[in-house]
Amino acid sequence: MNNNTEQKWEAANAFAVKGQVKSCEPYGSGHINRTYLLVCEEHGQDVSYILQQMNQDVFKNIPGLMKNVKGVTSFLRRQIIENHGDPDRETLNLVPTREGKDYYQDSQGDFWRAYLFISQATCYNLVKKPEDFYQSGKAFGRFQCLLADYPANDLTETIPDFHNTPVRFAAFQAAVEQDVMKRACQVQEEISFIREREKEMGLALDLQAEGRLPLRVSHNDTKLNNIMIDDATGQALCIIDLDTIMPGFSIFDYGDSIRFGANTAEEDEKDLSKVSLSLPLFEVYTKGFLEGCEGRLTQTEIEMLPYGAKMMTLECGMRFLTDYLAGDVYFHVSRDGHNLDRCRTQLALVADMERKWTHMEAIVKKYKNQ
Ligand code: ADP
Ligand code: GN1
Ligand code: MG
Repeated sequence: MNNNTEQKWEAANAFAVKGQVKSCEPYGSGHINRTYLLVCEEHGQDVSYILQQMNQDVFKNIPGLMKNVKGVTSFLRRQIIENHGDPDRETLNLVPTREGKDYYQDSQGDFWRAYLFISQATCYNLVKKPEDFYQSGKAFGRFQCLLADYPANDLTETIPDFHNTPVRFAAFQAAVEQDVMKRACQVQEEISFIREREKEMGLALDLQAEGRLPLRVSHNDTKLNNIMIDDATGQALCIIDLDTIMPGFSIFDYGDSIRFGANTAEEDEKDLSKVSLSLPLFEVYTKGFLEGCEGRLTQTEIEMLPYGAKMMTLECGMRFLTDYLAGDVYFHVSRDGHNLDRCRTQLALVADMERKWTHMEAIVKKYKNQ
């Protein structure tokens, strides 16, 4: 993905923003797109936007992806207006280009989009208050509910087999085999840890094949920094990062939130003694998510929630290791060994979940009938 200053300014000036473009600086801590805070000035007042260069290496069908984003945000906007909410803050809003399009392709062939900036709200990398995590559980549960009425057939599958763990495992095995960076010898312990758990990886797909686990329109990337918490009220305000909305499993939306938010350490913490599954955070999120789902999950989905958490953590650890072995070509990194550090936190968290398994199951059981 190229990215030079000229290209950035070309994109910044392509959108129908208010006033004059003033600054455009890198923003946020996403691993995939290149995100900028675009500040414009109109009548002496600053107006901010998010400008994003979409990652074409990761998303092969940008027109299809943008059709999803437009469709889902318009659908959510209608529901928010019906519920007397604030449609400019409770969902993402695309800013059109000066030609009235939803995205812009620059002179080098890269794709850009702009959103209204949601101010006075924060994306966290670590849970600050358990109440925030409860709120985000409720919001992601409600999001599943809202999307239940979205026409799944209109959605483009933006990354095929995104949470197909056996397919991810095959890619991991190939990366170990190819070992292009000659790094496999340093990570034998991690490789064995993943291989020892291969048998568990196909369970969700097996249940789906037996008709016991439904495919639902899901978000698929529900980590805490993909939800904005209102600074004033502490309420979950807006779910962002809609690039991977496509049919998936509810247990994986739940699980990815646990993977990131119920970890007592950050995803890239180097000191593994800080990594653990917080059972109190696991509990508040479970309560919030099940409340937000309003009884729509099946008994099997509910029973499989702990498995969803473990599998999303294992899969993510495996993806980080695959990328480390391949030479850091997928996730953005900002230091040597960044993907390996991320892999290690995920595997340490899986090990802790295994130790706490009976507690996790007991907590889910406690909230089962909500
Ligand atoms: P990535 O796919 O790379 O993770 P995201 O779409 O999640 O990209 O955006 C990266 C970060 O930018 C988010 O974590 C958030 O901090 C910020 N962000 C994205 N959209 C908005 C918005 N509309 N308003 C304010 N901040 C935003
Ligand atoms: C990526 O885009 P971002 O940073 O929200 C990744 C997720 C991983 C996550 C790990 C499209 O999410 O699948 O779980 O990093 N998104 C994509 O932090 O691959
Ligand atoms: Mg993100």
